[in-house]
Amino acid sequence: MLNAAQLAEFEQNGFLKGDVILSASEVDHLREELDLILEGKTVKKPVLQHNMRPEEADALYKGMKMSVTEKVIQIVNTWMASDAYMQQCAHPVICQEVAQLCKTDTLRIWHDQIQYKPPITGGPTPWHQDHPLWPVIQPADLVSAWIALDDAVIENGCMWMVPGSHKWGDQQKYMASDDKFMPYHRQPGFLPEGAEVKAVPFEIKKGQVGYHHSLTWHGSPHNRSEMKRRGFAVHYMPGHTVYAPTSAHPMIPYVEVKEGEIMAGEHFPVVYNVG
Ligand SMILES: O=C(O)CCC(=O)C(=O)O
Repeated sequence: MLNAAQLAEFEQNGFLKGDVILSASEVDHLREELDLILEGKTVKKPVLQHNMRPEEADALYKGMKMSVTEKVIQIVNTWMASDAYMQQCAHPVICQEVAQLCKTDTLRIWHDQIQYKPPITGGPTPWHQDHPLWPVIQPADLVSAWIALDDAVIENGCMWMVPGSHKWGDQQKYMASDDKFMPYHRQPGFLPEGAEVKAVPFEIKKGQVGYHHSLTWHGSPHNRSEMKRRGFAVHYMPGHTVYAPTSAHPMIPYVEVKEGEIMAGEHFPVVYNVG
């Protein structure tokens, strides 16, 4: 359970580090399940499994410049392929804390995702806000839990966050980054008064959870280290999230409700309910 200081920190920054909630053996189990999914060995399948960045880029490895095909392996709805990941989505501590952050008594899974950046070839995840990618659900007050399956540190491409940016509304089209992956605003005059785009690293230990608001600016750079960087994010909907069909999204084929109705259904399961 989060205390008042943690809730205030999230309110101010739009992100928060939680505790280490998984033991080494629990992380090992999730890693083994992930390997089975990556190898296509599970009976049930996720919604999507692909490389988000099949691009060539230069990398420095042991002092030598080499060309690599970048990879960020994204798996969407791991919970549909693996009971262990479903249990993880329903983790009682995480769900209770997300419910506190969302100020709700009910949580459903919007979707989950693995982002795996392999050693050396791991590519960047560009700066973004989550909700502008999900206009099909409203309002923009979701909270995500990001669980590290490896220590996520600067060297292997941990996420970076911009404090306070969750209060600036939809800024997605103004977001850009320099060659060091630091974000800036294309039209700074459109930012609220006093807003400053200053990114901070969000390092998360293996088994630890981090939370972020669905409007917080975030992204993660390359992994040019020899470490893997595997992260599991669960994007939770508070009880009042409704369907607003506006654009394409990989989860649309699974929607069973009508416009304006609560986004319920077997593919958006309730994982927390104290109402
Ligand atoms: O894993 C990452 O680096 C990015 C994940 C992300 O964008 C998210 O969880 O919203």
